[in-house]
Amino acid sequence: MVSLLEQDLLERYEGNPLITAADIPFTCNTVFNGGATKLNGQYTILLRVEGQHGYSVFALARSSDGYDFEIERLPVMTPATEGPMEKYEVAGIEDPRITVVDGTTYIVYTAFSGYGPCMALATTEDFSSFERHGLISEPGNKDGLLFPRKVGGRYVRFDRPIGNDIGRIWVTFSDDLRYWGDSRVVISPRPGYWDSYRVGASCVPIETESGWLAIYHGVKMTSGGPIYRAGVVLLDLQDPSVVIARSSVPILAPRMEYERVGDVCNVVFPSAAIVEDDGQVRVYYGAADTAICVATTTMEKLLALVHKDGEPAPAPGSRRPSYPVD
Ligand code: BMA
Repeated sequence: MVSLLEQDLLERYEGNPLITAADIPFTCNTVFNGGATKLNGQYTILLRVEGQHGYSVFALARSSDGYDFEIERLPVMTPATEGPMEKYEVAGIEDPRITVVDGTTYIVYTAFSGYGPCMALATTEDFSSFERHGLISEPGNKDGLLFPRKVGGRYVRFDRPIGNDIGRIWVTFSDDLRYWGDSRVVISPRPGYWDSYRVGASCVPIETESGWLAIYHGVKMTSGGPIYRAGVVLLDLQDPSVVIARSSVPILAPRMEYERVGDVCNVVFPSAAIVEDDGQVRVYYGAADTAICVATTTMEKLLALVHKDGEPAPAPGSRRPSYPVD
């Protein structure tokens, strides 16, 4: 017999949820989808906190063990109230992902406004002040994050434009982090699978000898609404648009009450994967758009799963349009 929680490769921390609105020192509605990083032995999560007014800001949580977090008294980044970003952030800033490239800490986040979601870039030296570098996409694109090193001399990002109503993961390249292009599709929803409706990048890819290992989120649409789960894909080191293997099963699915019930039910939304020296991987994720949680596994297990599965063929009989296919 496989117990309910053993269905998932990721093992949930028994102290989940790590952070809820009750832990935030200022008035808010909810906290979720925080970008995390480990720098000089300290775990930092840039939290997405949705205020009572309904839009999101970023707050800061720090910890020496990755489980017990201290949260700063006030938000560290709020929507711009002046300058070129003002009109693109009026509906909030969301879902930050942190990547350190060549010693600089970058944050790719979603800038929300009536124009729709756009990807924006900021840098920080201390997580208390942030320099905005502006929009790096037009509307209809989110789930952006930078790869941790240049590939073929260029910066690389994942993004998730929606075309023909279908959200797919793409890679896009840049010489200077400002002008982006040479975009290529990476993975699409798979008809008949747990990720049949939409996919988006979740965690900064991890470089391994066999390729870039990337944890992504996949959505299945049901009569009860969407279900967000996490999966894993392995991409070619030299050309990250080339899929070497993709797990056919999710590595985490909503099962616990804190993942099943919240502002948006049935959501696990990974936003950072931290690899420890011993090969343990800690995946920080938003649960039901209402809490921050963590679950762990090892690089060995992730690689074994993705290699075992390979790239499965899409199942027949889907009602999703099969055009355009890749
Ligand atoms: C996505 C994003 C996430 C959110 C998820 C589930 O589209 O907006 O921020 O966690 O939906 O609601």
